[in-house]
Amino acid sequence: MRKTIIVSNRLPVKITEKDGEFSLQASEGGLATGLGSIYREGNNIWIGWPGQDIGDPKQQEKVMKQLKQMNLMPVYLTQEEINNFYEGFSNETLWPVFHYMAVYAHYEQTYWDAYEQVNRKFRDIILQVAEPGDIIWIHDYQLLLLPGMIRAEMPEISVGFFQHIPFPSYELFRLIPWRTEILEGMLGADLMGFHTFDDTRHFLNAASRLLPVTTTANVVSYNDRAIVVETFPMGIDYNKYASLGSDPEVLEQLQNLKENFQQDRLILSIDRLDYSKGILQRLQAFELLLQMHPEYIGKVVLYMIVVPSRDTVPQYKELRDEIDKQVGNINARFRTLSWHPVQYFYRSFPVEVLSALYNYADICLVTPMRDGMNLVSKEYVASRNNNDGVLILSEMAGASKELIDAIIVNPNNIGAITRAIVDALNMPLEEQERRMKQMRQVVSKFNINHWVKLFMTRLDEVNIMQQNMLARRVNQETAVLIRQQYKQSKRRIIFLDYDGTLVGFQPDIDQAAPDADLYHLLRELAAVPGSDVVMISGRKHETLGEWFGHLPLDLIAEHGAWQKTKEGEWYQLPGLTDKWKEEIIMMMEQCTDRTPGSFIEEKSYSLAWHYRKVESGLGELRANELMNTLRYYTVEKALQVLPGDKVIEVKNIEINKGKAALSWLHHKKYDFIMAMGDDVTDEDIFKALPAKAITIKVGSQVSAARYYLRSHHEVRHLLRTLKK
Ligand code: GDG
Repeated sequence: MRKTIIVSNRLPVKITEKDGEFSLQASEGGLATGLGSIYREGNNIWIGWPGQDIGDPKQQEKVMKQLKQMNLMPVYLTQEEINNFYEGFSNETLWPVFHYMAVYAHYEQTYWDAYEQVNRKFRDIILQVAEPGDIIWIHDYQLLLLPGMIRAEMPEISVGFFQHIPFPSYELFRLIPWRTEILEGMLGADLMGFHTFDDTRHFLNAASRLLPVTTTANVVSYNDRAIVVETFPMGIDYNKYASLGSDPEVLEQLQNLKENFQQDRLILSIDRLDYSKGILQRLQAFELLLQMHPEYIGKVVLYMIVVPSRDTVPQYKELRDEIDKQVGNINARFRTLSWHPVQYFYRSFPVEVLSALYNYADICLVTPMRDGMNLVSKEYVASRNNNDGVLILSEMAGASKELIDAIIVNPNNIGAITRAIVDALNMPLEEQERRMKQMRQVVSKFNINHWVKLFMTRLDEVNIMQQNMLARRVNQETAVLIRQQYKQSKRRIIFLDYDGTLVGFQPDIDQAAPDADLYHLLRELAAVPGSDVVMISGRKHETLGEWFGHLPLDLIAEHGAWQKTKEGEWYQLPGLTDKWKEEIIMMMEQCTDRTPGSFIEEKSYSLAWHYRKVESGLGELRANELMNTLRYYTVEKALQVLPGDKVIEVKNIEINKGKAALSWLHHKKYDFIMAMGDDVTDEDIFKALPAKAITIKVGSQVSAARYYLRSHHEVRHLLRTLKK
């Protein structure tokens, strides 16, 4: 039976050691809860590091057995691997760069080597259990190479990947020496998920700048596979937090808090120890509050929990010392005999204590410098069953894209955080309720189960889409069928586009001249008795004439404005005008003057603005601008605007490759019709030809054509083998 394999760096389990004996407890994290509905079922499995070095092989085996009962499978890491792979590359290279703190990043070859090695270790364990048809869902930045490694071994298997931390802008990502390897690894997945639209956009941008991929909207075509990249904002177990409020243990904790703090207003702050969480800035904002608003002295308490994390890494240790110092300073400066401004705890608490705090606190202050999502903010919202309380949330947290009714702040603006605290302390109850209700609706609907369901459903859809595409790819079987039809037919016609179909693209349009191999191929094809080969291109008729006039080919130039049979002379489509060119050329010139590398190509009845040599990004931006201007202008004229591969072309609407191709079919009766093209203009041919025609799109799979091929190399190969 088809199974699902979840893979993450850490297993959702806590192992504790007492007198050399190890005991296991399932951990309560949001992800563990959400995926619980999956990995506990049937023969599904979760693979990861148990978080504990168990040296004794006997104990290892014992633990392994217990894990197996929980559907968990361990990947044991050595201390050296933990140092270089986990603390090293994951937390000292990827973490800082992905959180926009590139100055903290270390680029060490030994870290990278260990990262590759441990990703391979995960791969090998997965390969022990994975079978064709299974689904593998890989999580987070420690395993970026794993999707590619699995793909190399099991090309057909379904792989999903979700990144829990931000994906940075290309300008940051490009700093990493192993950036292409990382992207290639990630692109082994079929579906890739990020928390926010910005992360998704950043990934697509990095992939299209660093790798030979084509991207359309959110689909990346790479190595003949379509990979879908989408935004899936992760949710929490809403019901758990909403119902914890009536748990007896939570009620007891709540009573303690009431007795301890009485009239004090409580500001809650909960994070893992991390420089990305903005803990120091938060303390500064609180200090500023007491300084600027002495009326709050003795009345407001900052309850700050920092959960120990990575404190063997130097930056984290320094951060911890700095927090100690700042908390000490604030308390020394403002405390009274009966009141401590900052209640600081460097440890973790049971979830019941957190729940009591979420229930009790008037304000939850969440101000990370960068955060993939931030679950604490959502947990606070879910806990507020009375719909009161105020959330102050950093605009740099992924959660701020959903919780728009929070007070949103820039975490670098200390004054703004202080003002937000004052606003929150004075917010009327009705406004608190209005905001909280809205946020609770969002957190309740987009909960963790919803997130898991969305991702898994989408992964299934992507796999079906890929299978459909694969079925359309010309493979050995279809090639045999095409060859059979070709052989059995008496009168054949083959329409061939030129650029992108028979030759690759070149920076200069004149460089893409035909080579000896292509001449030979075309000559052979045209020499087969009963065959017409028609070159159908957007190129100028002069160029086509110069390149192919001496061959026994029919030629259709400028999308159909000029036509020539092999025996005849060039003739023009009647009734065409070129009066419109004057105005359009002015618009294109304006664009060319502002865009280094772009140029205009003038043909008899069309104008093309080329931007292949323009800086990546700028070209697309200008092309969009030009498209908008042209669309507006051409709407009432008999003109058509065609966006092509790094080119925008304007032509008379009467000219159309589809119409031109059809006119060829009127002359003779053909029993074999084939057309190949790579461009939007070729879609007109695919649509115009009769259904029995063999239509083949080159380069991308989205098309009206029946089949597709990857490149002009494959086109030539298919043509070459037609006669065999
Ligand atoms: C990464 C991304 C993204 C905290 N203290 C205690 C405790 N916690 C729990 C919270 C919350 C979780 O830890 C922290 O989650 P965050 O989302 O806030 O932050 P990261 O750990 O950095 O998580 C982040 C997340 O992945 C999910 O994709 O949102 O952006 O950085 O659930 O409740 N739990 C207990 N005791 C504590 O003292 N039991």
